[in-house]
Amino acid sequence: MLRRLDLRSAPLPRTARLRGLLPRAEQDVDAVLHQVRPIVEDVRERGAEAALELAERFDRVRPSAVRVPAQTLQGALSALDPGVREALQTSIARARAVHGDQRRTDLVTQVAPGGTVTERFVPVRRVGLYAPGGLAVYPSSVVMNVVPAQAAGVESIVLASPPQAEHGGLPHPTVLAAAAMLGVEEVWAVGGAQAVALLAHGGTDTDGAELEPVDMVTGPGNIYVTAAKRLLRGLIGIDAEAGTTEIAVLADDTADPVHVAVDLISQAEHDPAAASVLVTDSVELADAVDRELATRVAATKHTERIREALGGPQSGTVLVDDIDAGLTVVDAYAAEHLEIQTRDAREVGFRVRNAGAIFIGPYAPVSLGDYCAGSNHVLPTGGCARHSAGLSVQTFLRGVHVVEYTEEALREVADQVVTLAGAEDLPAHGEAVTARFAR
Ligand code: HSO
Ligand code: ZN
Repeated sequence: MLRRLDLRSAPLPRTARLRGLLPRAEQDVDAVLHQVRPIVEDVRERGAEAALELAERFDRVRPSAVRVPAQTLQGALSALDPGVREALQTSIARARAVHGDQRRTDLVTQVAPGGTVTERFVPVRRVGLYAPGGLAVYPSSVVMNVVPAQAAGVESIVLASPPQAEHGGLPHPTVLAAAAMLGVEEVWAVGGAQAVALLAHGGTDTDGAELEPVDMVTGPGNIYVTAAKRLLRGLIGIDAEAGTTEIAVLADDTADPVHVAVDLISQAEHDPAAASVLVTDSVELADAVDRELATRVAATKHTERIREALGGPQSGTVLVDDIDAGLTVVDAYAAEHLEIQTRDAREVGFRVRNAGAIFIGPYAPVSLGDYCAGSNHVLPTGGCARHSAGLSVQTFLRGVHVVEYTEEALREVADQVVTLAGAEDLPAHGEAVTARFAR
């Protein structure tokens, strides 16, 4: 089912070329910008009214208002299946434990006697978190967005999620219940590019209430959501662009082919465009995984979607000479999720440079991380793990330098400032210092 790419017995090409050889989902965000630009413009000009019209077009339902009433959130929580509620509680508690540890305290550096720079970690004031609808519903993504924002101390959080025709124009009830469990009181029924645009520009709701614009939007979404984020970045901050989900497994002959197969299938379940990539130095393992896939894909619920994902050009098995070569390959690929199923998995895993999140050994499947590991599941896709990290408390903090110098400390460094100002032909910069000592 997985096509094979054999990179054995020849030196691996350099990173950029190697990256080009590897299977990868192409998401051409630029290609949809022309569709998204008018939507963003329309929402900027007409606010909620435009968003509601767009809902009719894209979600086939017109919510009565954008803002979801508080009692609807509480109602969704009361109606939530107790088992799901308990599982969400576990997910939230573990995520809170991990993200709570990510909080930063101010860093004070004494640069010279009387001269200090303090780095203050200041949370973004108001953020919009996006929870997608689409092929599945993602209350878990509500947890993964809200928990780090709250741990960072974000004062004002609004959640946006698409209205669902089968739920009377409200976001999915489990999404609403998750918001209520997390203490998020402001939820808007809006999805797609129009959600990002409305979060960024704000507007007036049908009942006259003001939807206050946010400073930042995070959270995964489809290509239109990503395109809107790209168009609006600058006006708002955004997290790394999220594409379709991907899993890479680095495995050797000690790996259990069942574990590898079920994990490749699990992420393929998200989307026909999802990517599942096995990197191994063992042909026997690759063959055994193929056999497992054949029976298991046929037996699971979303067979068609998974078959398409695993059979697509974005998925495959890459054969390498050894695990060192495998590490070169997975670093070039920079997977959103990377599993290490090798001997000495921990040692191998800590040698990885590029991955959104790394899962070590036979008992840390990606689906654990999706829900209950405590780690975050909003992660960079499409190779963005080369330069970006997943959502964390850090995403919502800005390190602001606060400079404090005494007269003596300034005097001590005045000559150097004047010299550098002169070297840049900006003498007034130097005079701003010398004038203080001229009288
Ligand atoms: N694997 C997805 C997250 C998710 N899985 C949500 C299930 N629900 C992207 O990391
Ligand atoms: Zn998942």
